[in-house]
Amino acid sequence: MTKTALITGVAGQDGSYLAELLLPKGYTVDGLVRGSSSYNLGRISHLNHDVHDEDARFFLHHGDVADGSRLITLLSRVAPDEVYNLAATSHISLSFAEPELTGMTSGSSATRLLEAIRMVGLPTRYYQASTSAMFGAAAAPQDETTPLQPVSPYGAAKAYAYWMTRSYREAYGLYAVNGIAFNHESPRRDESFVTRKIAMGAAAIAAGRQDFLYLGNLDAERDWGYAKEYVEGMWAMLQADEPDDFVLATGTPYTVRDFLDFCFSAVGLDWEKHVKFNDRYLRPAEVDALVGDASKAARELAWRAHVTTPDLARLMTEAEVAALAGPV
Ligand code: G4F
Repeated sequence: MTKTALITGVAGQDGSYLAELLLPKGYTVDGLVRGSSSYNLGRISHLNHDVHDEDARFFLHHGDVADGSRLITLLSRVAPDEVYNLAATSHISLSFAEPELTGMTSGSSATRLLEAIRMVGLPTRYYQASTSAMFGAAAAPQDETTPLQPVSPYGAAKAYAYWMTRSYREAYGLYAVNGIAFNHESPRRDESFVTRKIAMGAAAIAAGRQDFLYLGNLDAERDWGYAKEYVEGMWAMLQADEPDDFVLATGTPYTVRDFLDFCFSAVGLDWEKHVKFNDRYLRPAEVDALVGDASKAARELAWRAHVTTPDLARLMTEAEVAALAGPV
């Protein structure tokens, strides 16, 4: 039987990979994109969303996760079997500048969607894009049992969404799950995140287009995996017999400094000659180490991250080198 999935944030990194995963499985995919006079659909423009094509199974809808009535209308119309709530203000620095907006988009959007599912009375399965940023100051490694100690408006908003997801599961018996994804990256990552910024910088410096890259804290430890693999974990969570929460991570920590080394080595450069510190990239509060233990996902969902951080850094840098070289 054909399933229908609704993806909020479909035009983002994870949304685009998820749509690519679901369409070949036979799903009809409905994606929510923020209404704007100029759409940023670059990551999904290769997927057929031509409304005039009778065979199209990918549909875009304008709307915002801050707009509850819009979500109710859309859910009633689409009647999705699965909802993936990926929309968020996901940049942590930005969340310090826009804490209230972050609460609305990354926090209470979950409540709006869960309440809409409950009100419309659909047997929809719900995926909440929870994040390792919720662990904040908690000691690494972190797993599903680690207490949440967020230190940013984004982490706090996501912690609220996490608890609302659990609350709707427990109070109303909804099939609602949290995927607690650690940092996951790709050539589709927004340019302001450190991995893409470094990959782009290394490629541009190697091509002689710039001399230096300006960064903040190089000591932070992260567990960076490949986003394309993480959406497989998201999907697997909604196919399980019982709803539950799972960490998705590689389990291996690296510092920002290590990531610099991987990217600059890929283009034959010494990063120490090209990277300068700038305090504008420091945050009011920093998370020192996020390292996930994804053994529950391996055991119960047969999900594992296969692409290591060094491989990911190389893959991202090569994509930037190719982009600078232009079409062949
Ligand atoms: O790439 P980042 O901005 O990722 P961060 O803060 O870990 O957040 C990402 O992962 C979270 C999961 O743990 C998600 F919830 C969140 O949505 C997002 O996807 O920064 C990584 C590290 C930080 O310690 C930061 O201080 O890199 C450090 N850093 C150093 N210089 C920098 C820079 N980060 C950015 N973005 N830009 C810099 O110039």
